[in-house]
Amino acid sequence: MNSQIVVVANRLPVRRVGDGWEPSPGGLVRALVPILQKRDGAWVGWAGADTGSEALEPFEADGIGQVPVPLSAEEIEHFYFGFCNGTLWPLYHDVVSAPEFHRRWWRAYEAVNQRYADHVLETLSPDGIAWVQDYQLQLVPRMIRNGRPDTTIGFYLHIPFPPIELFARMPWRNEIIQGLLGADVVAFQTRRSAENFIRCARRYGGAHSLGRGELSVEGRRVRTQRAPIGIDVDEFRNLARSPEIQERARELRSEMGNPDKVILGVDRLDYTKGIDIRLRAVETLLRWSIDSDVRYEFVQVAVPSREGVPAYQSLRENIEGAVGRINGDFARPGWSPVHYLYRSLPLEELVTYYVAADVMLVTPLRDGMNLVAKEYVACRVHNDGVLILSEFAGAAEQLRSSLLVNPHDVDQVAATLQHAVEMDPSEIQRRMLSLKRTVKRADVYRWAASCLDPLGA
Ligand code: ADQ
Repeated sequence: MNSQIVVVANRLPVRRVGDGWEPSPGGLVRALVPILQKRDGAWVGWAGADTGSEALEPFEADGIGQVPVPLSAEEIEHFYFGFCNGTLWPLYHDVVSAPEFHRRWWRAYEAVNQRYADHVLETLSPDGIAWVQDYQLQLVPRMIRNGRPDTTIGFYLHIPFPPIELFARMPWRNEIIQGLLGADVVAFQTRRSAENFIRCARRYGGAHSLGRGELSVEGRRVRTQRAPIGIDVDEFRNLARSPEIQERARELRSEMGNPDKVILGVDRLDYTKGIDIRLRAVETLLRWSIDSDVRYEFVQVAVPSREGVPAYQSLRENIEGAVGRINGDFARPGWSPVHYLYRSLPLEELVTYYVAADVMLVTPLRDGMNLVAKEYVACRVHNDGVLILSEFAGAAEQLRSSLLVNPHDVDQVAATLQHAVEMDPSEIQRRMLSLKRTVKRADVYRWAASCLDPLGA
């Protein structure tokens, strides 16, 4: 292949269905694929476990070149579950769980990153642009630059970049910073992440600050950028508006016994999302209202995630134990206050839950952005509904009209919930209109353009 623009990410944007391929869901893929289609673009990534050990040749699907990177079972163990999800994920999320540092995981990370970079070099035209995605591939920018020094390279980090005090623990901190500094533009969800990176680049990468987010390293300029990711607003809004989904949302509430207020949480089941502490806040609210007639229903939708990792298995047990305990303590005939779903939902059903909920509770302990908060806002077609949002989500930098909380403070979250369910409708509307403007202005298409324009794409 001889592509002008190559996106490289952990996964390909298509997944195996029967003998064919279909586009993976999500706004990121929908925003980028049309750009790649127009520009003769390609995508380099792992094809997923469903393809087994077959060595796949590059192929075309969804109108773009797909370049599969093979991973062995041992690499999935050491690179993906090990270094990516056992080391980087907890370290970059404020060490809310302890990161493990193993040299064999690091060696797998280096080897796999080199393989992705080699596939990019084979795919990209000499004057092409490579755009590298996320924490799994932080060494790839440098590796591409080593292979072809004149390439234009961008990097985007979807998760937070940690403060230097935490990043300093990383045994391979110099290598990671060198890897990222191979790019021309390194972009982050938030200003804070960009600032954290600049400090680390100066300390561990020998970079000098030129001001306004620019660094000088080895005689090259590296630009840092804040580019908060968004969603495909129209897609969510159009679904939420449809009479079928509005009707289905009414039915859902009636199936729950027509509670006075529906409170919703939607997350991948991950220890960074604060689901366990959130349940304690819900329990506190129920305790405070034990003598009132108001009936709350708290719905928690949890998507199975990284089920092979022990920390995720014990998290699931804790959450399910807490759900059972709360329902045991507070249920009455015909009413259980917590409704818990452990599965991935089709988009229409997810939107139905967003439409049915009076209050959305988004309380991660740390989150790069959090798209769920933005999806809820986009689905509130009647300008009602209250968003409670953790101040530790990247989205908090933008969604200032939400009710911001410290997710570690159970009483504060419970008091904010109480405030939300009692809020005056005019204040609800004023806040929601402001949130909708913000979410609409910074949708996923704007995000893609803001990242690709500086690369000259
Ligand atoms: P995630 O940690 O996965 O993403 P988030 O941004 O909330 O977190 O995105 C989750 C996505 O999964 C949403 O689009 C949501 O609709 C979907 N989803 C959640 N529950 C679902 C369910 N039950 N069924 C089906 N779909 C469900 C990482 C970073 C984030 C960052 C994104 C994008 O951790 O901080 O916002 O990448 O950059």
